[in-house]
Amino acid sequence: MPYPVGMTRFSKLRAFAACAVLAAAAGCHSTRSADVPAGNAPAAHLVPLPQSMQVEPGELRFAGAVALDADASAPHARRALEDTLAGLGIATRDAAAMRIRLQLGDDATLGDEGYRLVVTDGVLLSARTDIGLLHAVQSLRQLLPARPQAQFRLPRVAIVDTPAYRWRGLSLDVARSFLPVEYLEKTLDRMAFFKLNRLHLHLTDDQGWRIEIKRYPKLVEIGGASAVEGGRSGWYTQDQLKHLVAYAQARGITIVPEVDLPGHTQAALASYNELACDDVTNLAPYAGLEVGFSVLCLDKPEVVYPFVRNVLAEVLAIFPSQEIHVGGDEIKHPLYADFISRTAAMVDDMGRTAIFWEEGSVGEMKPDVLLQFWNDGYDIAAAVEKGHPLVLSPCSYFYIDHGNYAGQPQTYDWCRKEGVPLARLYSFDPTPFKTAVGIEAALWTELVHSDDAADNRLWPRLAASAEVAWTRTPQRGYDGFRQRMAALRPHLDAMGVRYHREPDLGWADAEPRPR
Ligand code: TNX
Repeated sequence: MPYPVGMTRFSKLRAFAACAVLAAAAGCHSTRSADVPAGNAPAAHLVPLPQSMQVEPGELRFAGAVALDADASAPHARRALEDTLAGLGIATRDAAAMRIRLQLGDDATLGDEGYRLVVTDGVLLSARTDIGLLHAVQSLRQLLPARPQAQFRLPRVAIVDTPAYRWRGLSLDVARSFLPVEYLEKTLDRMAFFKLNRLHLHLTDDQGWRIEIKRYPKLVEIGGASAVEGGRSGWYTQDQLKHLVAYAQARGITIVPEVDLPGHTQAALASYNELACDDVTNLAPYAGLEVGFSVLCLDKPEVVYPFVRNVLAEVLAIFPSQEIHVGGDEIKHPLYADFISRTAAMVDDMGRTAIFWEEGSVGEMKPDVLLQFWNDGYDIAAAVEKGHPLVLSPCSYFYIDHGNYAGQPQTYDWCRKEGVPLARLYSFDPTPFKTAVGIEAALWTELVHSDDAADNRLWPRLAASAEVAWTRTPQRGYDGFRQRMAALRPHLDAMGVRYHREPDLGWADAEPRPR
């Protein structure tokens, strides 16, 4: 067990309270979710559960072709809809009787991401933004079958939907074990399907440096060549990362880069030895599982801060994200707080906003700096008091390097010995965190060394975390989620997801489904 982190009494109490609230709310949602529409019409199974949905009797049938009528200012939504239709073998033809309209309007109640979806004799998707329309298209995708059909049937629904939180994320550790660009593309597609909108890439750690920095080529030549024992090495060129940024943007997702400083830096120290203090003798690449042993030499500010500034300048030129993650976890050093303060100010000077892991709360910084809460028992109250926005990743709910079930091979259990099963993750209630901007599940890869293993840890748990972040807590419940999520299995199969065969969803059959 690499981390001596225990659940405190405080966190246990809070977890209990969250479950009690949910138990009281359970069942209240299922009529609203309209899992069982009138007559024989197809069911409307949506994850995340929309804010409101009315189901009328009857259904809309069509075959073969639809007419598309799309606002020119919504290119991403249009492309997503065209891809969906093409994947189902549906042609677009102006003369077709069935019409799908993508309409931009100015309904302020929808905010930046909200949308309406109405199925009558045609389909009307409306929103204030291209991103809102993208979400509408994803809902339509979920209402449609996963594979081509001779005839398509849609339930007659009227949906009005907005997210509870603006930050609905996944943190992926590509540093311990590398994940190829193609896998990240697939993951972005699947995230978009569940209306997730932040992919946080943990690009550097002790075991590897994965982002090309042109001014310091050895970071990837040396730091990109190592990996955790049994894992994959590798690195991304700046062009590949720019491609990923655009790919994500087209799906309504912002990629948030993380360069983890000043600890978790053995790969950087092995590449440029002068970043370490002069008495440090261990400068070799690292493939183990320990944390908290490496640090930039904070006693050499004339070496460290130009390095940090130059690296960040290249990172910012690749990633347009307003928030830039600078790590700051698991390090004890007398100059740690000073490092956080200086780095937060540096990022601010560069026109962006820093985000640190929770320990960064000791720095002196503007209240707009974000903190990522990860130890359930960490005392975050003072930071909340100062107004720091929180991204919630409490490990006993959202560390999905922990098992889908207790004792799952190749998973950690340092934060919760029972693992983080689907129901546990779903039971999280974010509402007590007054400055929360959202939720991020985190997949660390010390023990996750292949695409299939990553899929197994991510799905279906990431869909549950999408619902926790999108749907207001009193409105949702685990039983309804199970029904709706179970029904989306064909969509996951069609996307080729190698998900965990979750018994709570009735997926525990012996054979994997075909891709
Ligand atoms: C804690 S969360 C870490 C990571 C590990 C993870 C393993 C955080 C800021 N640090 O370095 O990979 O636990 O579960």
